[in-house]
Amino acid sequence: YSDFYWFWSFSEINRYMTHMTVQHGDICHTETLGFSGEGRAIRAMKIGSFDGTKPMVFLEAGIHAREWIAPMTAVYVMQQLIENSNSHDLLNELDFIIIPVTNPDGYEYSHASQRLWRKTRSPIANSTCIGVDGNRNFAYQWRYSANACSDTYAGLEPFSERETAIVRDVIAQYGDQIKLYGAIHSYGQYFLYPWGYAPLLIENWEDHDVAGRRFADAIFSVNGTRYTVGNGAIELYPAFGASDDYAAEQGVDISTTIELPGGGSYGFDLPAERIYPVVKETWEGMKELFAFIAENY
Ligand code: 0X9
Ligand code: ZN
Repeated sequence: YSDFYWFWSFSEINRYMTHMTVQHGDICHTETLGFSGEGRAIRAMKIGSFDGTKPMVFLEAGIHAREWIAPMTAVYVMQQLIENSNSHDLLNELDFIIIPVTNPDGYEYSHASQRLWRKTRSPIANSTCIGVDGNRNFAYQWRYSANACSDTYAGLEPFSERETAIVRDVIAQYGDQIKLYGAIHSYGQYFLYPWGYAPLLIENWEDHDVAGRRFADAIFSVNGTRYTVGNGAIELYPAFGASDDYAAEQGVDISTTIELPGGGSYGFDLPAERIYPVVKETWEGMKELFAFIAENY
């Protein structure tokens, strides 16, 4: 599919979202949720009826700038939900909020200047270093970190970053309606669930595990890609102040971090010809995940 032969720029993603709402205004609309540290609009695609009666799915991608396959996956999920009439049955059962590029300043910087940039681009008081790791900047089990130059710098306080405050506000606005939160990252082929700050299982970990296995099995049957399903701190590493734990603590029923496949020289820079196979297989997993939510919540 020719659209998925290259990594889209931030403006290409925005143009696509606008185009979708013009073409399919009956089932989707975009909303500017707020602005990044450098003033870029952070937009969400909302797909479904939003009549307040349906379980809601909240997908967030691109909080880490260099993980370019994540926004592409979010765009592909949008496209399938909106333009593929086979998935329109899902829209009778669920509402979707998708933020494809949560950290546009970092995303642009990773395109223009430094391919492996991870953090936001906000200046840090009393430091010459720039940027906060968005996925260490959430309020649950947040920890002070001394080194502003580190790639996992947590910021001066939780939600110091406009980008993470926007994610917080979506969760607060829809509250109990959000049944699935999915943070889309790369890389490593993991479906991770809470708690991620320590090797402790969330009380409904078995539901997370069933959901994760459905996701992983569906992906495996496309091309044999294997995912590891399990607790984030055990299967990958513990991380304080991450979005998955925050969403779970706020009462979202199923909260996951999905680590997509890697490639290239550094893992984050998979070659463009891998985009389509990855987004396509991931969509098969996503459909199972959405079905799990529709069936159980
Ligand atoms: O370290 C992260 O933020 C995530 N991995 S990444 O390579 N994309 O940076 C993993 C976060 C998993 N969640 C928790 N451990 N809470
Ligand atoms: Zn990441």
